[in-house]
Amino acid sequence: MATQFFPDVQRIAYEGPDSRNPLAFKHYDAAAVVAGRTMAEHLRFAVCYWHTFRGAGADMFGAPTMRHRWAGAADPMRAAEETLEAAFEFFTKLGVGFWCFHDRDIAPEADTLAETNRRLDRIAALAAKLQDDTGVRLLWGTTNAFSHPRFLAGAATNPSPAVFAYAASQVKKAMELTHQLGGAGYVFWGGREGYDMLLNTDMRRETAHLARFLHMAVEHRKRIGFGGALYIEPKPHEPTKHQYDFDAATVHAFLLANGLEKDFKLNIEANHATLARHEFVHELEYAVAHGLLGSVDANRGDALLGWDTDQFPTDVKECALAMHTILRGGGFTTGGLNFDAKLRRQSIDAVDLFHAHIGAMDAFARGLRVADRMIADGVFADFVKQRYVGWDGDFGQRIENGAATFEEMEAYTLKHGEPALQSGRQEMLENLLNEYLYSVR
Ligand code: XLS
Ligand code: NI
Ligand code: NI
Repeated sequence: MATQFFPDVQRIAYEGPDSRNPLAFKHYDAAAVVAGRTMAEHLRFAVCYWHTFRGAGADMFGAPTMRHRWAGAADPMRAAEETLEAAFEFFTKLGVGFWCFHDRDIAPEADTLAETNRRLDRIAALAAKLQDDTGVRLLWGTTNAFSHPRFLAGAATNPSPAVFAYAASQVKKAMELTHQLGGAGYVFWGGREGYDMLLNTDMRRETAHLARFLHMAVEHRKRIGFGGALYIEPKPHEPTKHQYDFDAATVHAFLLANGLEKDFKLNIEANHATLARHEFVHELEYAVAHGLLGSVDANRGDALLGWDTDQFPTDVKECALAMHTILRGGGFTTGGLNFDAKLRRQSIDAVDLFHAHIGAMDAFARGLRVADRMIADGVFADFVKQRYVGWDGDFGQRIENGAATFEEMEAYTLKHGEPALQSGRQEMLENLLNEYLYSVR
């Protein structure tokens, strides 16, 4: 395919851990087999369209700093087409298998919904062609129902049913396009589904509307025969003070309370986990423990900044712990690792996009290898098994199986007296983790 937008960068190759070429992978070797699957199959990397091609470094205090070659055309539809062409050139040179989009970042919104949808159709036709030409596939699509002023008070949770209808029309179209492009999933991130003050908010009604909206989406998925997974992406704050999809456990409770638990899985984002004061791996572990792991938005926050900084993941330890949980959960099926991450405002060159993604992919490739060895050696699993071994005996089993009573607990305690305590060995395990992290290349 044409190489007009990144003429200075060739296809990124795997050169191994001794390479010092910044435009090469040191650890991500797509075809290398780890635990029975290739790295590409395990990690299922996706590039996100919004930050990577539509973000230009603007922040609350300042204008965009990046001038993308693909954004220059005067006609907005021409600019949209060139952006898509640049994106597929980037995906191909980077060697990722997947991409993700929001409806409004692939095609600019027009004055009417009908015209906006025509624009989307035109861009989707080009996307289908570029997917065919390159073999790059769609990990998931989603809807931006939070940027336009009509969504100032939310989309599905808006006080106005007319706004609910607009958002539903948008999801309908975006899900149909995702289906048309063979997407493996469809994401619902709450956007402005939350509130800033209770004195103007009917919380019970808003959350009931959100549930209704999601039921309607499930019905539409069936109606059009879309086989991809549906995911909800938890986030605790931002843009609203209280987001209804606070974290994995909150979303789980919401799904159970509304009979939606069979239809949705979770898209866990690292930076959203930390905003909720959880570790990334906590959210993943919760999802795995409840059969809810769907996909991952791989990024990170900054320990000193309390917002969604969406930085590229580079912390190998965090990636290793994430992969440890993901692998023990059986690995990805429909999901993958989508880099919902953006360049820092001072990284203004197109080549910075390559550096960012290469580093993130290498970090996860190392994490995968570390996690694989942790699992293969079984030391951590054995430790956990041993720590709970009391539950495997007759007494523990009677409790777990529901046969035991409080009377029996009292009789046991009166007979056996004070329970024996055992060390949690946290420091020993932290040391062991370091051995795995730094002995693996
Ligand atoms: C915002 C979210 C968003 C979703 C998709 O914080 O991370 O980018 O991933 O709407
Ligand atoms: Ni995200
Ligand atoms: Ni986010």
